[in-house]
Amino acid sequence: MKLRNLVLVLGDQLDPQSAAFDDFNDATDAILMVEVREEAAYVRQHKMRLAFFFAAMRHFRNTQQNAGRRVIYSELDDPDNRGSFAQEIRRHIAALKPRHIKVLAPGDWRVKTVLRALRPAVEFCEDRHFLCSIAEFEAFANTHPRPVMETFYRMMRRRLGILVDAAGKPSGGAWNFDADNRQAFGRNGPPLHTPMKRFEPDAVTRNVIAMVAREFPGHPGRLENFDLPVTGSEAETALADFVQHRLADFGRYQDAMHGGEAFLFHSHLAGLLNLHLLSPQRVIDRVLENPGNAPLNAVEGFIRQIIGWREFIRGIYWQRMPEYAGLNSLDAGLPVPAFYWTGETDMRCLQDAIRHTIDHAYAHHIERLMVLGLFCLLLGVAPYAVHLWHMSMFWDAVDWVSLPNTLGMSQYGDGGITATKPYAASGNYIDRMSNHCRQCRYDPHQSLGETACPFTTLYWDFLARHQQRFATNARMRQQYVNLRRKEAGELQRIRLAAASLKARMTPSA
Ligand code: DLZ
Ligand code: SF4
Repeated sequence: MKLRNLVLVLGDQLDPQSAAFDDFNDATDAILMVEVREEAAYVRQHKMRLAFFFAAMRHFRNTQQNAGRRVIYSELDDPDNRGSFAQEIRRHIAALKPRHIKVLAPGDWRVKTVLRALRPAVEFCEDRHFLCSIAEFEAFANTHPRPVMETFYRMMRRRLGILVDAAGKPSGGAWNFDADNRQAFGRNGPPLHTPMKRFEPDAVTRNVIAMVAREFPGHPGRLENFDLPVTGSEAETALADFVQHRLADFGRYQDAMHGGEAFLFHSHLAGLLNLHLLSPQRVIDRVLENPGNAPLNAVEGFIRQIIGWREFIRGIYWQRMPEYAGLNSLDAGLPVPAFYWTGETDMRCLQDAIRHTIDHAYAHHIERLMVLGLFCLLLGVAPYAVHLWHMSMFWDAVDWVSLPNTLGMSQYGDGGITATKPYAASGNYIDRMSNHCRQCRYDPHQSLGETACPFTTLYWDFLARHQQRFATNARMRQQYVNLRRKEAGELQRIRLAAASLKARMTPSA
């Protein structure tokens, strides 16, 4: 029988309830999924991230086939595989001759452009996975010419009726409890906690791991620790594990770091959300059920990540692309330092965060923002290069989230669209929030001399370098008061030391 609908399912669209399946008919329709080398190599990606995508895709294929659906699937090492979305999808269209082709709107502007060029034209279905549609965000942005995350978040809380009373007032009398959410662990380190649930790879995943090891030997990262959930039901178990064991302490310790501890009280769910193995609605429902009796500051702090930050970032991406990718408001042009790929540095905080990244394709949000991102910001690395590194190294990164998060929020490349000020800080911040500095050869309080902390040296240099732009920013007032207290000769020596750090750390620049 002639093929009616061909539903193309991309690697981050693994939801059988998505709009692309709304009128799926097992007798007349089929699913197309393609593993293509170009997606693994357009930016050289972490082996664990590749294994995660391919394993999740193959499990999705198997579940759909077991449910009686026809799935056409290209494995990466099929001899006929043409290696790119454009060519591999064209090859299948030519062979299958479907009457109609549908796909869920892709999460990557680059991929959407490729799919737009296909003939016959592909129908894009609205991605209902998100709680704020692109049109709704557009309407919000029209009434808020400089959209701010906090305003957006409060609108979403009211609209979804989450943690608000009948009059639209926030539960507990405040929209956020940030003041309770900045605790460090102190001398004793993190309290005893249940280790995060691991998912033993099954035969399908083990096959994928072997394929990735064979096909991508030069890619960064390790595969030995692969223990990620790769199906919808494993994702559900991972969610239950978080709400039961970690959510209660997620709030107060969300900004804290500790040597050798990659996960602490973080959810580790972003990758599952981003591949649509979990829906944000499901995550919110479980968090609000609150089986572990988490306090309000933890519940609210987590909900904000899902319905505020995540949806806001996506809205900004689709509102601003493609120009957004080229923004570089601070004219930063250095490459990412070579040790970001190896962890070979004597800066303890960076060494630890990069080690987590190499071992688990993961670092938690404060390591990303206030260690890995911060160092690149202070150094003056090109924001798009930081985004590409982020895409390379984290299992959960996809373009729509990584670009505004990295180029925008962490590097201030967008000049204040996602953040009202740059996240600039010295080594003192890292000292306050971790045990790293106590074990480091550098001193976070020193900006000059043998033991000067590179973060601190570069911090003063950053403030001085961008004085014109930021000295009038009300939120940076205190930082500039402190800069002005520095004696001119000292500042000049700091700036010379910063220049030599930059030359040493990015010698190819
Ligand atoms: C990240 C990734 C990788 C490594 N491989 C594939 C693939 O082979 N096939 C696929 O459909 N998607 C892959 N992805 C995800 C895409 O790069 C991209 O993030 C999404 O398709 C954008 O919607
Ligand atoms: Fe990092 Fe500086 Fe602290 Fe060392 S002293 S761990 S480089 S912040």
